[in-house]
Amino acid sequence: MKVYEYLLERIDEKGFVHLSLIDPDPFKVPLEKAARIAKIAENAGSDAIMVGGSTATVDVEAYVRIIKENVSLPVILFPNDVSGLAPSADAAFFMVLVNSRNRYYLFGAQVLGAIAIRRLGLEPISMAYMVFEPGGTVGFMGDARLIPRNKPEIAVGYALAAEIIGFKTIYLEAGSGAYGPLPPEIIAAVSKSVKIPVIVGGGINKPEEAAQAIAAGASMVVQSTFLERIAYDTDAVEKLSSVIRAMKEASKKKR
Ligand code: 1GP
Repeated sequence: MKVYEYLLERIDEKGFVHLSLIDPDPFKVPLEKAARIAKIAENAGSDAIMVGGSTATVDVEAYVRIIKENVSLPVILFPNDVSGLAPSADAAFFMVLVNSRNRYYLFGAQVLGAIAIRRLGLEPISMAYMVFEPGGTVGFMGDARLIPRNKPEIAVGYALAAEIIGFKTIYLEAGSGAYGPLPPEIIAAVSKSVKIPVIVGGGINKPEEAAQAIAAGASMVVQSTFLERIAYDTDAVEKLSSVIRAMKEASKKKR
């Protein structure tokens, strides 16, 4: 089964998807820690592993390989540019940073990436990537005109345009390590306006924050910093499980 279909099926079956993001930055997450995080994710019931980051991506393939040696979850690339692609992954989010000022991130990296993706035989999953305040490293590196957190109508405009153009997913990004998750009003406004899956990430560190994103209408929640923090805790699996349990409860209430 293709990874996109797998994600849709998981959303259909249980109402949500949890994505564990690993930053392939050897200074932040060495290979051994990446393998550890992947195992925690699988044991806690996360649905897939994403691999990508905004800074030091030197050998993404090594990360994908060690993750695949340790877990059987699908591995989806989350590339910052063409250097974020790796042949052993199962799929790649084919991203357009729709609110970037820099044409490289709008239709430059994609032109180069498309050729690489075809040659590598990776499944592309198109994604309209929207970066909100505070934006963090990705906002800076991607030269994003940050979408204000208190302007749902702007977010809805971007999301509708993305759906009309034919993107398969929308990602509402607050930036890794953001001071707080995106407000539920933004998530709700976007989720009500489009039928394609809405992914939310950035600053989600507590069970109630992940649950709130699902309650507001998100289909998928991404966590990275949280996993890096708990990786060496003896109760790491339980800590992540409690986040996923809270998402499940929130999705049950919605149905
Ligand atoms: C970054 O949204 C993701 O692209 C994850 O953010 O590191 O804050 O979980 P955190």
